[in-house]
Amino acid sequence: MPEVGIILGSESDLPKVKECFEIFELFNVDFEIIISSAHRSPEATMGWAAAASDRGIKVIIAVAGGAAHLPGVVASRTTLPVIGVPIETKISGGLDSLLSIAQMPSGIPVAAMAVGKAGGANAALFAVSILSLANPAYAEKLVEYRKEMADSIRRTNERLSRAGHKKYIRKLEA
Ligand code: RP5
Repeated sequence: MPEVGIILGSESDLPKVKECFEIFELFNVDFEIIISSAHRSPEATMGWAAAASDRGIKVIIAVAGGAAHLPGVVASRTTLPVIGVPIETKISGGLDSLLSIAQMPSGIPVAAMAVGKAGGANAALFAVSILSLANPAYAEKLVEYRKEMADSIRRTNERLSRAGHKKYIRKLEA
């Protein structure tokens, strides 16, 4: 049964958050995905959000760009934690989306992730953190994941020190 519900304001958002799906696959977390807009299909959006908890969903990720009110609208229909992912836009690089999500007025909170690739990935990692409160196996996997990141930096430093910075930069630029 899916533990995470992912709602996207548009089909065009789907490829922008592929890192989110990859992290869930890495952590073996079941998720459901729906495309539904706060303004183009408001009834479907609100119905999905209202019934999410009854389907066993524990965390919601809401992805939107521009006037990104989707996470807030979803949060108004559920008490589940809602994580908002702002999508990059042509007009301001996604600052509009970020502020729409981060600047929720007091009463209905939404967690705001970063714009860009990091936003999708961190939304999934944040959801895993929330799920780990009830499932210690996820906490163990998060520790492993972080250890691998630190190991990867250590390996980079070893290569850098072997090659010297000039050669290393030339290789990076090639
Ligand atoms: C928002 O409008 C969506 O989340 C998307 O980021 C943005 C543009 O949607 P499309 O015009 O590409 O469908 O609702």
